[in-house]
This record gives sequence, C-alpha cells and structure tokens, in this order.
Amino acid sequence: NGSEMGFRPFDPESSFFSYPTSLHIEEISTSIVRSHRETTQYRPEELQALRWKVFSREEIHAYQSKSVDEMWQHCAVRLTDAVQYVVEFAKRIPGFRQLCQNDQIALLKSGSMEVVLVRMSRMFNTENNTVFFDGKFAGTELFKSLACSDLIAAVFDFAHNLCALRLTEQQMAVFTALVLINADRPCLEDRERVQKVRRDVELALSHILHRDNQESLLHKLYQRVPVLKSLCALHIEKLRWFRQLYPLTVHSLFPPLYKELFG
Ligand code: CLR
Repeated sequence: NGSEMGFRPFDPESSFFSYPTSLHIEEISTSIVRSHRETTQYRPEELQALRWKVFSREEIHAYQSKSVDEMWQHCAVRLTDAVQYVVEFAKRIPGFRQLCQNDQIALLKSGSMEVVLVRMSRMFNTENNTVFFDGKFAGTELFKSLACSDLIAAVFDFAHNLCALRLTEQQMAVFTALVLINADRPCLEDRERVQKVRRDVELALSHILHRDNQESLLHKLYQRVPVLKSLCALHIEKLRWFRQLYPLTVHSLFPPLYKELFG
C-alpha cells in the first residue's frame, strides 16, 4: 500500500511533495513535539519540583526598589533568553528553514513574543498566580517598577486562562508552531509557501487533538490568537514609551536580539 510509504505512486491526482498523507502528518507532529521538548528551558517535572520556590518579601522589595530603567533592562534580558529558545524551536519546525531568510525573520518578529507568552503558561502556578522568573515564582507585584501594570496584569490573566485549558506538552508544541507559522503576518515575500507549511501544522494540530479525543480544544485555541496579538501590541507600545524616556538604556544596554525583533 503506497500511502503507508508516504505517497501514492499510481494515483495521478497526488504528488509526492504536496499530498499530505496521514503518515506525513504523523511525522510532522512527532517532529514538532520533539523540537518543543528540545527547546524549552525547563521540563514539566522540573517545574513541578520547583513550585515551592517563591520570592520572599525582602526579595520582592528589592525588585520593587529597582529604578524603572534597571528593571526594564533586567526583564528585557530575561525575555530575550526566552525568545532565543523560541528561535531555536522555529528553526526545527519542518519547513521553516526552507523559507527565505526574510520570511523567517518576519515570522519571528511578529510571532516570537506570542510564543513566549503561550510558553509562559507552562511556568505558571494558578494556585497563587505566580510565574517562574529569575529562579523563583513571582506574582505581578514583583514587576511594579516596570511601571506597566496593565501589561503585566493582562499577561498574567492570559497565562491563567490558558492554564485552564490544561494543554498537554504535545498540544502546546503544535499550537506554538501554529502561532509562528502564520501567512497573514506583515512583510512576507512568499505567502504561498508559508501557507503550505501552515497547512501541515494545522493538520498536525487536528491530528493530535483527534488522537487525544479533545477536538473541542481547537476552537478554544483559535480564540486565544487575537488576545495574543493585542498583548504583543501592548508590549510594543510600552517599549516605545520606555524608549522615549530612556533612549540610551535601550540603545546601549538592551540585548541586540530584543532590539532587532521588537525595536
Ligand atoms: C516565559 C516562559 C519562558 C521563561 C520566561 C522568561 C521571562 C519572562 C517570560 C517567561 C514571561 C513574560 C515576562 C518575562 C520577563 C518579563 C516579561 C514575565 C516566564 C513581562 C511580561 C514583562 C514584559 C515587558 C518587559 C520587556 C519590560 O520559558
């Protein structure tokens, strides 16, 4: 049976390169899940074991006493670390490396922060609304000196709501790939090619959800996409505000990758 080999040699309607067989989709799902596993900073068991580590009042106070620019720089460095893992993840999504460099960068510019925010839900403890940041679990109050409490509250809220979906690592892997591979992003040269890669990722997500008997999640996941978009717009807005106040901090102290992607 030809379809089990990934193609149908005697079917004139199908071509080896464009007809996604179930084996092909299975392989793509497996590959995305492996890429995710290899590019997350912490494994789920590790995070579970770290849950007791929370910042003390004194430690929280020390973060709150930082100046605005000091705290921004600190968070920009942490955020850039997380983004670097997402860049590595993207490169391992089947088809991503075959896109032209311009389109790879365009997808990362608009999608890497969204993926960081989805990944944040793995690092989130809904029991006390804290996120694993800088080695311990931190609540919103720790970020007070950033002077953007609306962004922080919205980001925590998003993580809390995403946690409620109780995604498996496999489901999250394919969902984050779908967030990255988006043919509607600005400045793409070859949208059709991105669309082809996306179709495979969409089929991979349906495949995983079908296998898990959780097809109702698909709609819930698509519902989060515009929320992610608005959070990232708010992040960029805050960065513009900060840059106006502290142009030199951004210019000389922010990580180059952060500036390249968001600046
Ligand atoms: C996301 C998941 C990663 C680890 C990680 C590192 C840095 C965290 C980030 C997570 C979530 C978002 C975060 C960020 C540091 C600062 C940022 C808490 C947990 C908040 C939203 C502030 C953004 C604005 C700054 C640029 C000032 O595996």
